[in-house]
Amino acid sequence: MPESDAERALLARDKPRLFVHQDSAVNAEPAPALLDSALTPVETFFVRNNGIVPQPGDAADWTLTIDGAVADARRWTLAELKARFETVSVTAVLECAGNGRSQFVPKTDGLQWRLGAVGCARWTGFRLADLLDDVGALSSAVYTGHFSLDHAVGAPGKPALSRGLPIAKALSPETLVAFAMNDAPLSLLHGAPLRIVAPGYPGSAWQKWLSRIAVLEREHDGPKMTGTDYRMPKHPVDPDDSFDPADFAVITDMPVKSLITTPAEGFSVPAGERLTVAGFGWSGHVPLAGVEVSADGGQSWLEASLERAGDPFAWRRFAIEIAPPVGPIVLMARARDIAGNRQPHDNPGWNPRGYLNNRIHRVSGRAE
Ligand SMILES: Nc1nc2c(c(=O)[nH]1)N[C@H]1C(S)=C(S)[C@@H](COP(=O)(O)O)O[C@H]1N2
Ligand SMILES: [Mo]
Repeated sequence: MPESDAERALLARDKPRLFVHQDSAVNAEPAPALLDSALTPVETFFVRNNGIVPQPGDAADWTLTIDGAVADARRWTLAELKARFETVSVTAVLECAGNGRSQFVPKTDGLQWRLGAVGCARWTGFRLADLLDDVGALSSAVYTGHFSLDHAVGAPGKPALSRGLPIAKALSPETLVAFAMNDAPLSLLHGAPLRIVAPGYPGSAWQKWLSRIAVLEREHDGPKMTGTDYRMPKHPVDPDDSFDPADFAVITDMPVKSLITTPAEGFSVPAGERLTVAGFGWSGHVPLAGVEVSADGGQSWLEASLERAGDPFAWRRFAIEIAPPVGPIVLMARARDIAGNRQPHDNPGWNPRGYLNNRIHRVSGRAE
């Protein structure tokens, strides 16, 4: 019996409308039209697992340990964390670095994510900075290492993924050890009872089922931290090149991006009727500046209205009403950030693992 059967049953129950990728671990994503709300409900939020989810234990028995380069190593239960530390909430986008990977040519290794490995939720928990202050993280600390209880497929006891954060990001106020998503306790598939929330970083840094944090005096080197995992080449590479991992750097920021969530792919509108094109724009640490929409295959662009900024790492709704000409229509959305970065028309630089594809989103339909 496949090890992942129990979590597949959870997925079918909690997220029946997601497309499930063929993989030995459980990975599933919504179609863009299912992401048409400011906060993505758990029901339509993508799931990305590198391994096998831990057994659902009693959250009351869970403990989090912080050790390593600290004055006093500590271990808390969830109840002790709640009693000791201030609870805060952050609304932030969580996007997998491999979102959009299926568009790269030639194809790369890795799950062939379409465009739905992204969502925006309200995360509630403790500032990681407060926990690190409590243990007295040493000034020599440069990185955190995060450990969990999931395991690699077919290898009980072998961690599936252990990532970490540069100490500056670990100490940044938006970085949380979270216990709730959209005001409900984290579900097992999303990392119950505790996960890291690292807004602006790729989803891989949002460690689920968090049980231990090691404060480190060097970059963390756990599973999926080294080689080319969640790393981008420092210089453009060609698919025919041979790759030296020394020329790769950890992804520490997500690029500006947008998604049209209405209308849906394959839409049709009666001739002469106006059409609202809307969706969300977001970026990593560089704030979003605007979103343009094209209804003529990218020849002309109109500035969409953009919801005012709320939480800096939340996505923002854009919308525009257009009067489409009769016939086939290709809608496009193009976001830009305040540093002048703009989504590319075609694929951005090819990279061997297919990360960070933020090309503009296209939705086809017709007016008739
Ligand atoms: N312990 C653990 N944490 C993990 C992972 C994992 O496989 N194991 N996957 C990471 C990746 S690659 C992503 S994109 C996000 C996905 O979070 P979600 O499943 O809650 O959407 O979780 C991250 N945290
Ligand atoms: Mo990911």
